[in-house]
Amino acid sequence: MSLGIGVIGAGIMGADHARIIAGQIAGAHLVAIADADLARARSVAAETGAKLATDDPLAVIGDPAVAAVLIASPDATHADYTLACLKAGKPVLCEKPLAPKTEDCLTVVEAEMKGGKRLVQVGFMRRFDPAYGEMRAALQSNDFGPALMFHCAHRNASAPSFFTSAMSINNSCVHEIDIARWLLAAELKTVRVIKPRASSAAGFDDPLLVVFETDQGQVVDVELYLNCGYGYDIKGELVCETGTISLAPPVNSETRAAGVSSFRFAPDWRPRFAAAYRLQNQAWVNSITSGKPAGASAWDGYVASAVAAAGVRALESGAAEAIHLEPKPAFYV
Ligand code: ISE
Repeated sequence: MSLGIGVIGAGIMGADHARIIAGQIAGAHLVAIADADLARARSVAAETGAKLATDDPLAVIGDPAVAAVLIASPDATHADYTLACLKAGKPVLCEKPLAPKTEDCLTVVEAEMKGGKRLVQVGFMRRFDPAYGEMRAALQSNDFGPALMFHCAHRNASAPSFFTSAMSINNSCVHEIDIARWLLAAELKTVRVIKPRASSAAGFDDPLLVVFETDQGQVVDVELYLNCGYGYDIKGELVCETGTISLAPPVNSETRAAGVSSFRFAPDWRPRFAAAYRLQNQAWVNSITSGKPAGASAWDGYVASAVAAAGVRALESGAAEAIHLEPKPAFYV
């Protein structure tokens, strides 16, 4: 049996997801794609073989041939479309963030619990990245002892013109927030944001250093530098009691000539995390067939948004901010 998938959003991420579903996923096929720009939806449908191209996302959700929906529209629309999928009883993979506003995430959580069935997966694709997977397995092996610190760097070659200091936290750092919780099996309790001198290439506070403390006493520090100029570069190092576990440079080859060794950085996150996106989308399809949830839940989506919101408060206050979370419902344990 092959599941019919509908994609909402035909921008950079939606078009990529449509291609992944159409070409790389077993047990699923692309049926429909929606975008506010109908020409863009039509062009992706022509490329991927989707039967329906529309500018009405609700037509995708309501299409009887669509068994599950992937949402990759602008962030502010995520919660509404996810709620429409829940109303229709259809599984949904929603790109991060589940919603920019914490209260909207909680509305989704409540609607999912009311329906009594886990239907929402949030697109924190790093959980499916083989390198982070190896780090987690190494940590869980206990060969290195308990984790004490997690050093991260998140560098983009350049940020879009509409980027802001707050987005640096709720659009970019939100990935480290989720992956730190997942790797350490811990919750983040406090956050502080340090602003170094700003790069002349940036129109906002860039770089930033975000420092979290976990409920197990670990420190997580994240350098965000979204106009680093040289490429897309994600670093992570777990410092444990008797050793360290780091992400190795994600390359297949390097060159050596004239006394110099070099390798290429990806221009952005899509090539860097290509395997993660494919594995995430396959795990989502498999989870629908098996009925066993995979990846980040709506609850994880809520926590990531709540932590990011505290980060934005810390950016504004300059002080350490406590992170308050609702108690975790048994539904998500
Ligand atoms: C972007 O929205 C993403 O989700 C990328 O994974 C991240 O690296 C980038 O900084 C964000 O702007």
